Amino acid sequence: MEKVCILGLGCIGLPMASLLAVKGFKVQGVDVNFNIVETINQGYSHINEPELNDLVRSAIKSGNFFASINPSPADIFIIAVPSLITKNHLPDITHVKAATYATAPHLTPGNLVILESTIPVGTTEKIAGWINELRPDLVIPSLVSSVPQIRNKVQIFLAHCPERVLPGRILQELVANDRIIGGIDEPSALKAQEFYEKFVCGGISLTDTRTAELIKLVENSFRDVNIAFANELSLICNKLGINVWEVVELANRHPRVDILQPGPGVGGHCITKDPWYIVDSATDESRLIYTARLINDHMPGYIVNRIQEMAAHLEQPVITCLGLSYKADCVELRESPAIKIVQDLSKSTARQILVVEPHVKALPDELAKYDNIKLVDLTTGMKQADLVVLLVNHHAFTNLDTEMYGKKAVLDTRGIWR
Ligand code: SAJ
Repeated sequence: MEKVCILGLGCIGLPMASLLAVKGFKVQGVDVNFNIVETINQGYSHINEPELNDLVRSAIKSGNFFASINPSPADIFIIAVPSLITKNHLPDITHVKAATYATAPHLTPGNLVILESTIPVGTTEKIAGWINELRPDLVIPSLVSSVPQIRNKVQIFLAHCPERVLPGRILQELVANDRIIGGIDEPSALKAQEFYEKFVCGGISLTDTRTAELIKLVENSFRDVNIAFANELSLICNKLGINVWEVVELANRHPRVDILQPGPGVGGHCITKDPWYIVDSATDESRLIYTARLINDHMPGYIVNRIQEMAAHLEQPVITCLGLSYKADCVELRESPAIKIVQDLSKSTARQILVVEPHVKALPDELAKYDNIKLVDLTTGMKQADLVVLLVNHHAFTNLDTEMYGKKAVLDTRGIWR
């Protein structure tokens, strides 16, 4: 079986490494964080994802998987490190560059390098350039296609195969989802296809790297734009005194209408970032994508205003906020609109704010620094609340007995208690 080296053991790299190892590949996982490497080598997942802990344990037990700080030679290198944006919404691919630099010394002729990270259009070509600078002894196809005398000496294959898995369903979607492979040339795309066919059941489509890069960004922008539409409807409905949830539900009975759910804003590491990569590459042309980002980013502030308006009608109300994660039934707090809302609320009032989040044992650092925010259990939070703000549609809240909130002032940002 081939040896695979995966750089980045986060929510894409670790599930993939574990899956490949139980399928018989020899897998080396690489991460710059020593604690993560240690945890994995002891057979545990540092990522909270259904069934992942068991899979990591099986992978380590099989003897096919180990984690380390530095890569070593392999047949296939997969880069699955995070890509970022700056405070000004500009792309930051520092980690992708660092992973390429870490990989380059270990490359040997015939190796396949796959980029799974979501990145701005043109990044795979940049990787080809970096490898070429670092390893002039190796030839990358795209760089030589116009030079006939070295065309036959192709030595490294390079492809972009963007990850598409949904947090909460990563292990199923890793296998079941269709995949897009963008090859730096056709042999690279075909070689990557041969690899993915060994563990993916979904269809595989081949294209060039720039198209594959844009497709991934388009998928997340499509979702962002559609959520922005739903959020804009909630603003319109609030102004007109109409129930937005009823509007969405009944409009969706039209055979060609499928509106998403309004909420307190869009969170997570992906949808909040990827549309900005398109805006950066084609600023004048991406007005809708840009506006959708603004609408979704405006939602937490809008919700804070609505909480304040409601609180103004109550005498010294105890406010309880339900949920901190970026979406239902997950522990991920990164870029969560709920955190921004609780933070802004606490800055605007001296009163204590109670927070209920069944998936965490302590407040995250962003909130722990405020004296007036307290993490409590659901029963305490509901008992003490005068105003209940539902921020995340966790299962535990969806099933709550109406008795617990029926007589209180309620702001349900997810429409689950209608
Ligand atoms: N949200 C709403 N209303 C909705 C749906 C979602 O407000 O109707 C909010 C959620 O509460 C959350 C945010 O949007 O805050 C994003 O959640 P999500 O479930 O839409 O998406 P992610 O960020 O968990 O995962 C997305 C997925 N992309 C698409 O569905 C197009 C996933 O397939 C990608 O692999 C992932 O981004 C990624 O890694 O890029």
